[in-house]
Amino acid sequence: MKDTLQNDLLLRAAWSQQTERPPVWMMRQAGRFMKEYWEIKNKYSFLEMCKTPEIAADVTMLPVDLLGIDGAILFSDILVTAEAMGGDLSFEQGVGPRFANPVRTVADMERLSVDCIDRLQYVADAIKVIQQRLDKSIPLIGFAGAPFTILSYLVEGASSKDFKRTKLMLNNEPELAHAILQKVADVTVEYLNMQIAAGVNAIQLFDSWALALSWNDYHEFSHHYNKYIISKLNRQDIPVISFCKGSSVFAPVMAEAKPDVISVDWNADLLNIKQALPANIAVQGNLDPFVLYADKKVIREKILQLFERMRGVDGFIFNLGHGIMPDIPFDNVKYAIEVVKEFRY
Ligand code: 1CP
Repeated sequence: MKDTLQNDLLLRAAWSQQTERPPVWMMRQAGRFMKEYWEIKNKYSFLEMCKTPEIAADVTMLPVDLLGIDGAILFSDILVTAEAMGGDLSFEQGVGPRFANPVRTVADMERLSVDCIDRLQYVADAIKVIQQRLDKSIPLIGFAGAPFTILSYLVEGASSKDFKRTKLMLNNEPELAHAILQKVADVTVEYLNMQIAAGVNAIQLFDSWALALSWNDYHEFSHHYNKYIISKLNRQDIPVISFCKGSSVFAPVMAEAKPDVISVDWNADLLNIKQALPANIAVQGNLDPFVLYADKKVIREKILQLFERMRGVDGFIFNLGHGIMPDIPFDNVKYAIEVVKEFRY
């Protein structure tokens, strides 16, 4: 598939091959900072949008058509796997995700279904519609949440600042945490292989909240499962991008799971991280998303500063260190993408 895309910059960079300029996409590019997103969102609930392939495709295509990015990302959410396993999920305006039935006891864990891939068929359907719309122009990135990050939502029942209940479970009932993590990991393997079979060109595994963990806990409760998942993917020519906030600390451990790309937050010097990794692992990142609130002159300077630092490095995908915030001006995002696309090594 990758050979036939009109623009395969992102895939080439993911394979650590030379590119004329860094490819660009942005986490949360298909989202709330676009008025066109709200025009759709005002008509449907978030889960309706995810579960209706035509609508998921419309939203996926917004940043492709309006921003001209080098990679599309499936419009969905990391929590759909947990919903398929039995989580009573809702997204409330201004509150974020909620599980009405948090998973906190052995009985709760036993109720989680692993035989649930049929309930995610709408994602495979969406991928097929999106690929028709993309018409071999740019790659489509599929994704899933990593088990630790999913565990945190299942246990807390919502977003959390300190992950207190989750950490209490890791400390007091590690066997229970492991049983939940293993179930999530098994569903995630099946789910990502379904996305690959449906036609995605790359995969990103989001372990957004792994930064909450200590070094030892990261190995035991996060890395172990991410490595398991990556080892079981039908990768063929599909690069795997591993993301966690905390990658500036955990990158050498993440590399042991053998992803093709590690996505780096903005705390680290990207070149230092790259040079410490095995040569065949590319990096993605790592502009502080808050830069996109600044004046255009500053946006340009900070992007070019990063590019100067990464000059001569094969295996670099430009992205933010984390997702675009909903109130970042659209014009600034568009401008940042223009700066990247005009650049040549
Ligand atoms: O554009 C894209 O990136 C594609 C779609 C996408 C992705 C990749 C969405 C749409 N969500 C995600 C992943 C996701 N969801 C992550 C991992 C990425 C990250 O770290 O940011 C996480 C942690 C979630 C959980 C989630 N879903 C939150 C965060 C809450 C918290 O704990 O801070 C929220 C607010 C959602 C809802 C959601 N997902 C996506 C959108 C556009 C929205 C907003 C829905 C709305 O319009 O109300």
